[in-house]
Amino acid sequence: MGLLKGKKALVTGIANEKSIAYGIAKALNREGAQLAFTYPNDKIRKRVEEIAQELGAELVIRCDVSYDEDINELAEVLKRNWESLDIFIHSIAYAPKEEFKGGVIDTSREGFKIAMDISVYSLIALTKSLLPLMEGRNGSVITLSYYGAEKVVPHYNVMGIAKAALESTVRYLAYDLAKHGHRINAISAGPIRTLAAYSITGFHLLMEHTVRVNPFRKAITIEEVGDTAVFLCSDWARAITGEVIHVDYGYHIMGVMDREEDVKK
Ligand code: 0WD
Repeated sequence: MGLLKGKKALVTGIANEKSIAYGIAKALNREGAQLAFTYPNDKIRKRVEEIAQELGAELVIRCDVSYDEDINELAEVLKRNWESLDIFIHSIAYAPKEEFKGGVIDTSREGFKIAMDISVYSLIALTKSLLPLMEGRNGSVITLSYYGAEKVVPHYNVMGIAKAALESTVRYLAYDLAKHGHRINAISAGPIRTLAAYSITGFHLLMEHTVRVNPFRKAITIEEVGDTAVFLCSDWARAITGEVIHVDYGYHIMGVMDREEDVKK
């Protein structure tokens, strides 16, 4: 279709072909965008390089967002190779596994710091370092959130707090970025079975519940998130910024689960 022809996109957070970022990269590629990927460590480098080859991504750059040096180096490598950037996909989140076991009340100081640093601060730090590359490009930034930012999702714990902070960060950054002509939005995706999802205690029950409650009774796919990302990055969304778009088949609009007999109809 070519909605993003001529645009250069940096996609972070691809771990494998189940990652939401992979679904987004595939959709951006289909619409003609040039791609660059990041990987955080050597453990997943090979997999990301294979995906880069599959989707024709030109650059594969190491960037662990816990390190300022990596963030600065990423901007340098992009500048050397591309000179400019139009799209930045932030699909990164992390909290230590133990943080998903008990309740929020059991959150450790260290777990809290790590979750906020990797899942929230990284959006601010990366956006700032990429800003010079986006100058004059009417750029678009997208991050990934989840319903646990708005309502209590048992066991999501500190990550729910981090996602609430992330959504607030999107609004504040939207204000800052508007001065440069850029937009930033969050996609709040329904639960999807990815590597990150396996850390969350009882994730399969969460999936089942979401499918049972949403009006379409369907599970979200990474392709559906990818298509939404294309729209948000395209000029058709030029007046949308600071927004949290739910891609969840309407799960978030439901106040009460409907009756078995309604489900069967
Ligand atoms: O149900 C889900 N899977 C949902 C995920 C529903 C709604 C939102 N999300 C969000 C996640 O919270 C995250 O922000 O989507 C984003 C992407 O998550 P994903 O696609 O579910 O998970 P995954 O495929 O595991 O990718 C997350 C990636 C990491 O993968 P691993 O599994 O290796 O931790 O985040 C990246 C990494 O590629 N990542 C980092 N990147 C740079 N530096 C770092 C880091 N320090 N830590 C994690």
